[in-house]
Amino acid sequence: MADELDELISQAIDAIQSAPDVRRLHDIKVYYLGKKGQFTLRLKTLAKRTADEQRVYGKKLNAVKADLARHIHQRKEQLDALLVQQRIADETIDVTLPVMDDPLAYGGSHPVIHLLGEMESLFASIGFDSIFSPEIESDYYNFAALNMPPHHPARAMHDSFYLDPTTVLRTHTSPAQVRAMETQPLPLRILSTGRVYRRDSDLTHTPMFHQVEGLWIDQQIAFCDLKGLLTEFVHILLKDRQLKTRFRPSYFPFTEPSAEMDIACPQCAQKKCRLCGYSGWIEVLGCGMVNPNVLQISGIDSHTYTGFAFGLGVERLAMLRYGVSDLRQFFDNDLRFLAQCRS
Ligand code: 2NM
Repeated sequence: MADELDELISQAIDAIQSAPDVRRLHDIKVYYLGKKGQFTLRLKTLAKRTADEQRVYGKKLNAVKADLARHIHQRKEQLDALLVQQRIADETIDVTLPVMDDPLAYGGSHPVIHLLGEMESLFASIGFDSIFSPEIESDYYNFAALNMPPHHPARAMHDSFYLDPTTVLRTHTSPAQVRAMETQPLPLRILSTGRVYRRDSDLTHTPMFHQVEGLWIDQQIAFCDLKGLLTEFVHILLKDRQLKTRFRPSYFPFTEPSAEMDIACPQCAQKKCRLCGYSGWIEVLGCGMVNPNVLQISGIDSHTYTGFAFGLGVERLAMLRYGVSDLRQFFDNDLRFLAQCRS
């Protein structure tokens, strides 16, 4: 009886100390100390023994149970500590390893911002300075200084986002150019870029989009300078030196005369398709000779100086450049989409 018990004790201690994990340790605890466990059963059958045996074995069995419980507790602590060490070892980051060669793992510019940067570089090479101004603007800089009197429809609440009756989210980047006309010496060659806001939201309009506007003011600037520069610009940006263009009369309050520049539809080579609205042409930008009123308002002598200006939506140009058919893709921020246009 005593030998058998000692054998069982040493077997239990061995099992506890070599338990590989907490789950196995629990199984071992149940096997020896559970309701139907080896030691519990022996305590239960004690009743069949003599009073002396009951006293001796009872005491011993209870002591053994307490002893094993202590062993189990110690092993549990050991295993827990091992687990922590293992996790620390597993989660060590080797900062000297090279980055995984996964294109999605690298950050990159949004295609719209990438194209915007290309335009800035291109115009910088012709001497245009990039300028910036606040997105929250006064109605003076956003409208009045641009020859848009109080009754002008763009000023309406349903077309622009007003913060208060005289403060608006800029609807174009022209306010930056007004500030430049007020303060910078002439001649002036500037490109203003950034976010603009209009109360439009449908398949082809988002309430925020990016604009690029150029302005060249000097003595003797004429419409032919505008035509030459903008034609060259789309040839380079859309990577097609043969691309046909046309200038169509239009209206803007800040230019006179005004025009829209169209390119031959790159999708159908002017055979007429859905993309070009079956016209063979796609509108890419608005432009014109700066209205003398606009020059005078900002203190420029419109008898000595003339200028041309143009403006375009970057998202629309990015759709043409990258062959994107749905404007909303620019705003979904699906990494598979974003990772495609890196050139
Ligand atoms: C356009 C079209 C035509 C424009 C005018 C000016 C400024 F400030 F000089 F008056 N900046 N941009 C302009 C002219 C913008 O966007 C379609």
